[in-house]
Amino acid sequence: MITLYSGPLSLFSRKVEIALREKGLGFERVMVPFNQTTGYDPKHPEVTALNPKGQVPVLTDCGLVLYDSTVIIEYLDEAYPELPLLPASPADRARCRLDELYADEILFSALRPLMHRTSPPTSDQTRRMAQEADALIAEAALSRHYAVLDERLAGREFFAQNLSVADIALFMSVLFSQRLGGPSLAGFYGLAMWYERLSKRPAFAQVAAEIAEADRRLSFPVKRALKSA
Ligand SMILES: N[C@@H](CCC(=O)N[C@@H](CS)C(=O)NCC(=O)O)C(=O)O
Repeated sequence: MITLYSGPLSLFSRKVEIALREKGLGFERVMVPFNQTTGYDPKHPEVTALNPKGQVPVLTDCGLVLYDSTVIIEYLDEAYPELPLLPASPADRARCRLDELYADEILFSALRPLMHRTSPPTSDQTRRMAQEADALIAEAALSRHYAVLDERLAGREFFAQNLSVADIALFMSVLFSQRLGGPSLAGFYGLAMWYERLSKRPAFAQVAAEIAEADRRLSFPVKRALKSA
């Protein structure tokens, strides 16, 4: 029996949810508490007990306890090889892992300066203006990343030959960029088509819908955050 500790607005947990659903694996989901003021504090006691980093995602499977989305998805791919999420050859697997790392570390860092937009706004006007100035610089960086990804796709359906963990991780970063008011995909045709295609797959659509619902419930509306900055 697989149990996943996830968070309503946890990019890394949602990566694992997509992988589980694409593979058709049943799982019990435990949603940990989250709000835009204190984040994940106070932490879910089981997550604190199971993960020395105190973070979601955590996955348990018949007594095995794992944390970190990359480690979890690699385990799932080896234990449940139906619909492989990593390519077959060592070189292609390595390329795919690098694309996942590009999403999780490089794109994720680039979109961090947009994250204040869904939090309750600070009453400190100078701080708000500084946050938005940083966000605009980050938007320009994100556009440059979009251009790289658009060129990498070059009209192909997926980043590897088939759907892979690279698509899952990159999709989640692009989704977060969009929900945080990042640059439009309009000027990046290949990337926009890839995003639209993935958005129609049930596993991706469910995560996108649940994140939109969580934003309505938990997040400060991004447009208002921008207008009042
Ligand atoms: N590298 C980890 C990152 C996990 C992570 O940053 N989780 C966030 C939620 S998306 C978290 O639990 N943050 C709470 C904390 O760091 O205290 C992964 O891929 O799973």
